[in-house]
Amino acid sequence: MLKTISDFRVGLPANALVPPVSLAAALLCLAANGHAQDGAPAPGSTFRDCDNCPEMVVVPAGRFVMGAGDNDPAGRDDEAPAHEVAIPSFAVGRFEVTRGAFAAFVDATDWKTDDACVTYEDESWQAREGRTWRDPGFPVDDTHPVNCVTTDDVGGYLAWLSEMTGEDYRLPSEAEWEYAARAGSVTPFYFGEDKAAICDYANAADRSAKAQFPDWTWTSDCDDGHPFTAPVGSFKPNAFGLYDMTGNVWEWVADCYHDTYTGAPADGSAWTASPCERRMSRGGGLFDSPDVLRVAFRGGGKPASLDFESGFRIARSIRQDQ
Ligand SMILES: [Ca+2]
Ligand SMILES: [Ca+2]
Repeated sequence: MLKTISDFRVGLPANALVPPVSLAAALLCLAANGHAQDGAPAPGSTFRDCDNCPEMVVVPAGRFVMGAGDNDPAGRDDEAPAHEVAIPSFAVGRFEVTRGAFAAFVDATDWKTDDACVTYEDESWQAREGRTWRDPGFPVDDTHPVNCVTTDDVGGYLAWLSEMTGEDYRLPSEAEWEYAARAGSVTPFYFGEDKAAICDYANAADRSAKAQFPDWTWTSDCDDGHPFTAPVGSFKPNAFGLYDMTGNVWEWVADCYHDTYTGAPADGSAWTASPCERRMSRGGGLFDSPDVLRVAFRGGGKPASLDFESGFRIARSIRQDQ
């Protein structure tokens, strides 16, 4: 549901997209032991850095066109110009960070989160006391994505995970996120152009949400079975084996907002700003329409903002000696 950055979203189609390196092509370069020939983890392989750490997927290095191209007529100004970006191989969470994973961090560190969260209840978005990631106002368990988290909360979790594992966990850059989400696709959705397929791949505003909120006019005409968040991995993955890259919770990334991609980095690094008045988040969420679920769509909000659509997915760089 549009709420925090409606002023981000006015736009026009941009340049045509060109195909990136395919995962299949990258996989041809692999050695048999799960490592590429240079010793780095093989694209497509998975790992955990500790027994209870999030499962990570190694995505291949490649080049892709970021942003909305001619084949995405719903593209917005801030999704243009479409531009080529080179992405080194990196690892990204197979799933959104779960409530259970976040709880382990909070319990281990006594981390204090806000005791209020912006929730949608009684037909309005408001910050409500007592609503938190533990109780966002609808039924959740530890298999659901954590929500109601700020970028500070995310930073605390990443620092804890990095210290515990000795690895450099971080948020993906916005370019890394879109590369991972597209997984070689150049269509408006990473699963193609067919809006009817949304409910196969994503938990978003659907008939089950419409049943809860009959006045909503933007719901998809299909039923994903989840009016609120769904357990992570409940839907089909993308071509890189990543789940919920569209829908369920919005995912914070490392970049700050710029109103176009003119001047954006071409090396996959995060495009930051000081001050960072708005942080980007990507992927659309449980209450969003098909237009917002397009893979090029950009969302975000103040770094300290938190609502029950806001979650995250982690990334980590790959060392060549691993
Ligand atoms: Ca839904
Ligand atoms: Ca998501």
